[in-house]
Amino acid sequence: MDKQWWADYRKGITASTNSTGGIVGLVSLGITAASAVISIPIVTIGGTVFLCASIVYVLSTGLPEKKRDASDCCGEKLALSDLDRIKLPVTRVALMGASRVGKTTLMDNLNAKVPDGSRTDSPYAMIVQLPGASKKYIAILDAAGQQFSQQFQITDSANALLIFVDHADSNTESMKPERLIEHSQFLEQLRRHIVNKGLRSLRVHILFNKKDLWNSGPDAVDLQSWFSEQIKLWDNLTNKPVTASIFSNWNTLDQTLLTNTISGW
Ligand SMILES: Nc1nc2c(ncn2[C@@H]2O[C@H](COP(=O)(O)OP(=O)(O)O)[C@@H](O)[C@H]2O)c(=O)[nH]1
Ligand SMILES: [Mg+2]
Repeated sequence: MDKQWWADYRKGITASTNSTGGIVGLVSLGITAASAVISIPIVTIGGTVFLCASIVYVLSTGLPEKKRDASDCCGEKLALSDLDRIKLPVTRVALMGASRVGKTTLMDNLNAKVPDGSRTDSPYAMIVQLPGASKKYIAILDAAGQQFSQQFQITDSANALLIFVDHADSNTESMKPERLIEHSQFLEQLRRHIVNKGLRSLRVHILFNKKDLWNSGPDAVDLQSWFSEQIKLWDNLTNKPVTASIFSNWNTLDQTLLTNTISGW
């Protein structure tokens, strides 16, 4: 039994003492003490039994919940708080970005079995085993892209952010200027959040997704220079260098390179 187990146990006992078991214990301690003073044996015995029972209750209900191996929860949709009950800490990678930018598709490609066509409506985590050589387990955090509050919530639980941008929210080669504005406004809010919360140890990787559509289209040069400008805005925000790549969920080499990057986190 390691240090962490004892720390969790102490916490559990405190919580349990503060609830019913503790109160019953204190009452019975009072009865025992009072009856000892007034010397009525039946009350003394009753009080002592009560006291012992409540000590057993507190010690047993304070036991920490059994932790699970990461491999046992692969593919399950977990609440963010469930991640504290994984045996060995796993790197928590939050997928960030506007709706329909390709977050859930990436999750699918990383072995997480997300139900087909399902929209993401609340923050959740999924343990996945990275494909390729490393076979490392990580937790992926996903949330609704259209809700900043949800995106910030997963940022606060994460060790690393994988931020997605794209050129358009539909299946077109040319860029939609309003989509780029949407991304730049979101990224600005996210940077402010990181600064306000002092999240300096976050790793950040920015992906310009859907290159299969835009990289050979009419706006490729403009889009690349927009992306370079966006990346510069992240300089020195955290204490680790921000990395970036031009990416497609449909490109297996891109997938492999990204998996290698993540497995180094
Ligand atoms: N062409 C192309 N389409 C993609 C790519 N990644 C995702 N998509 C499509 O973009 C749409 C939105 O993807 P989804 O993963 O649900 O976005 P989310 O809302 O960010 O989770 C879906 O129709 C995907 O098939 C990509 O790299 N290239
Ligand atoms: Mg999604």
